[in-house]
Amino acid sequence: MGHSAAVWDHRASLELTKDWNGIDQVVLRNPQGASARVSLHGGQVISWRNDRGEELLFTSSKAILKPPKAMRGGISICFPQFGNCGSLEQHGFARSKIWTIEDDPPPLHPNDSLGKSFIDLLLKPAEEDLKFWPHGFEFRLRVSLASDGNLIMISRVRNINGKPFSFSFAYHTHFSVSDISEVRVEGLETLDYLDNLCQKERFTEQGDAITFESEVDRVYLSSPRCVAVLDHERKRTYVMRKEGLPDVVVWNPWEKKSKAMTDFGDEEYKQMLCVDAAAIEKNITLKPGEEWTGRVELAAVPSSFCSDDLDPHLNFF
Ligand code: TA6
Repeated sequence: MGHSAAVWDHRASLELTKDWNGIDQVVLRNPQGASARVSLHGGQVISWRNDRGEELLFTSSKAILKPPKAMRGGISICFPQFGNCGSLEQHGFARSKIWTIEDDPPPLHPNDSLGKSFIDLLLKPAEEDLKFWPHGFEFRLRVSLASDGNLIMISRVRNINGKPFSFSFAYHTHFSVSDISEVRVEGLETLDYLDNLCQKERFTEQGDAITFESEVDRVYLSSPRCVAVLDHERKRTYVMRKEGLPDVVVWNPWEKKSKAMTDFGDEEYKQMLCVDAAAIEKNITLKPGEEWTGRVELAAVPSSFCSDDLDPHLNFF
């Protein structure tokens, strides 16, 4: 790891460091000892630890840490598309670009800063991007660590050129779990979903929690604000609360696909689950000057918590 020049924020501590490729990373810490690490490569959250130092995000032991490929794991920003083919990469180019730190971004709500350690990143299209996606945008990403250890990500995409454009989006979130066969997802019951294993055909989820016995690759549509990932063995529940993101991607590659991915361990599917707050089914369209905001807050709570506590009206931003 390179040198660390501490850049101190009067509200909480954040530290600027570099990875072994010499790419800047920002470490956010809260007074209780929780932390989050953000790489300027892709604006990717590559670590989120609780106040006991336990890593809450999955990162593959075989991840390729070499730009422009996005590192396998953490939370990557999928923009301006997710899961499509065509001239762009499947999950867009934002996660392959180097973002910059923006010291004085357009203001957010005061609650978005109060008592939080945060960093503001900015991505604008480079010349080569405009060849494949000819739209003028400014993408502002705020990553925050709250005093309770919750991780908050706020994406703001503004159309700054003369014509409308549309995009899809996902926070591609790899949760660390103890054993996928002991995990269930609550909050998506009875929803329709598009099954990526059946040419995106539309199905309806049955009435109980989602459990895992084989590969799952689905986009749940018009989902509630709150979704829970319950890790029974670890007695831990991840709670995801989202705004501006109607869909939820649920993905586990299982055994065969794990073996087919060079940057993924053959057995690692047992220790991870992707549950991504997303906007996929209906593209987001921005007229010139318009801005879209997509927020997600992640909490890791003891599993005494149950889905009845998923109060959709709980204001958390
Ligand atoms: O639905 C999730 C998904 O699109 C899967 O089909 C799989 O491709 C996964 O994302 C991983 O994508 P990545 O580009 O991170 O390898």
